[in-house]
Amino acid sequence: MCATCGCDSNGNITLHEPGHEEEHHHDHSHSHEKKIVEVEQDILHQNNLLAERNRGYFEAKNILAMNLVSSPGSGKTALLERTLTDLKRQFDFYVIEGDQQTHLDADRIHATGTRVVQINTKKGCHLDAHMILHALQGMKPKENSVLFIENVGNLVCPASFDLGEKERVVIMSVTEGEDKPLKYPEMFHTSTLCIINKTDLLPYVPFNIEKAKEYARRINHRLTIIELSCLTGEGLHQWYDWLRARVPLPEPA
Ligand SMILES: Nc1nc2c(ncn2[C@@H]2O[C@H](COP(=O)(O)OP(=O)(O)O)[C@@H](O)[C@H]2O)c(=O)[nH]1
Ligand SMILES: [Mg+2]
Repeated sequence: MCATCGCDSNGNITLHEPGHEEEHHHDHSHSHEKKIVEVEQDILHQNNLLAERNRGYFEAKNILAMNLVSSPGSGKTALLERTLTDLKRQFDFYVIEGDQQTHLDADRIHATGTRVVQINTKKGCHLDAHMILHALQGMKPKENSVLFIENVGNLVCPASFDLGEKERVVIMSVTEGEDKPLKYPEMFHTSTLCIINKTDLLPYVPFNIEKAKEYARRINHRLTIIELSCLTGEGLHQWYDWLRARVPLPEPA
């Protein structure tokens, strides 16, 4: 259950208990639904205001902020480990790690020599703009740097929460099935880049990569799609090129 966004809305589960009047049941669920929508709208409005504040901060300091979203285990941290290690001489990187519990991912990032802050959301299933604001106050990233935000592994709630990022990168892996863009359209609709990871496993899993790309583009025709393997490094250069094209150059002195 999510304690912050109300995604575990029991009001959306229709219980058909014998002996209950259909009319009464309908009225009850309808009013409950209305209440949930109002609460959600209020939370999202507050979040959007803070996200704009974060965006202003990033723009003022010329920081490229990226929000990495995926289901658990798609390879968000693996992609960061590779990227931070391979490009650390070229860029100033910072990482905010989001997880419900543990600092395991933060430890992996720390091992690359990158400045990292871990946010534990406890029962929350996503990061929000307020959490990022707090993390930034402690982290104080330099001007002209790159900030990766690894969101909580979940293809649903993080889609609704703008963090003030410039780019949203959705990662899917070939072990998840090609239907994910159709099942979780909001996440693919709001992303700018889709990475299909673990291509080294393609010979062993029934994953139709052309279908996956077609589904992703059906949801969002502007989506850039990159296929890669964090394990073998195949395709990583395309991700690095995409990144280099977006990293802000310092203002001339
Ligand atoms: N075969 C294969 N495994 C990978 C690849 N990328 C990540 N993994 C593995 O997938 C698991 C989950 O990766 P992780 O980065 O923790 O996923 P996250 O939960 O999205 O951060 C780990 O066991 C990784 O070693 C890849 O390209 N190929
Ligand atoms: Mg991770």
